[in-house]
Amino acid sequence: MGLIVSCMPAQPANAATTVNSTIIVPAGTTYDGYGQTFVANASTLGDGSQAEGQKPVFRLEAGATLKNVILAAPAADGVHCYGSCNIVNVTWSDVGEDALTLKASGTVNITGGAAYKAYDKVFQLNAAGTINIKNFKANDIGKLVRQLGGSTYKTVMTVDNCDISNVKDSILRTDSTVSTGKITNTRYSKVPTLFKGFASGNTSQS
Ligand code: ADA
Ligand code: CA
Ligand code: CA
Ligand code: CA
Repeated sequence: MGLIVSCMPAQPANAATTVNSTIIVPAGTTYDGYGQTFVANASTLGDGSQAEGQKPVFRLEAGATLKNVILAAPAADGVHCYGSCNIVNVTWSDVGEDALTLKASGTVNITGGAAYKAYDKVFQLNAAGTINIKNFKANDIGKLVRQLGGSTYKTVMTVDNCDISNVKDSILRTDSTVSTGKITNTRYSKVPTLFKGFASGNTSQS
């Protein structure tokens, strides 16, 4: 009589990982999620509503890279970048309060990935710097990028080869007269305004 060995995994490969306290990605290092889905513990990080003050699921120190991650609901306050960061193939299937915030000056490079269901903002710039968004898809969002309301420092926003649909407000928005926005090679559907709040001459689209 043969022996039947059962080796059911503890959880299916596609189950989401619940994050109870913010995952910190140290300066200059890479965190590869290998396609895993992550959700916030709503009681410790935040429920992903529009309430301010929620904690991020990932905190990237300067020069860190986050790749191959899916953030699902609740996504709390998403990703915080303390200085430059690289975001590669990261998908927010249901953005929380917002998807990613630049918390200290630097350059954010977003390459690949997508953001869905952002009631208000996707990318929030709370410090001077640059955000380059390339090969990204966004659908059902308020704004793709918003420089912190009322701030006057300079930000540089670029969008290239993206696919953007069902936007309530605008793609790029600032209140700063020195910030710039550039959109190239991008497809839109139901986008009321590309740029909001920029000084004349500070935007381009081709
Ligand atoms: C809003 C709010 C800011 C900050 C920001 C954010 O703009 O007014 O104080 O909380 O959201 O970083 O989400
Ligand atoms: Ca906010
Ligand atoms: Ca959402
Ligand atoms: Ca936020």
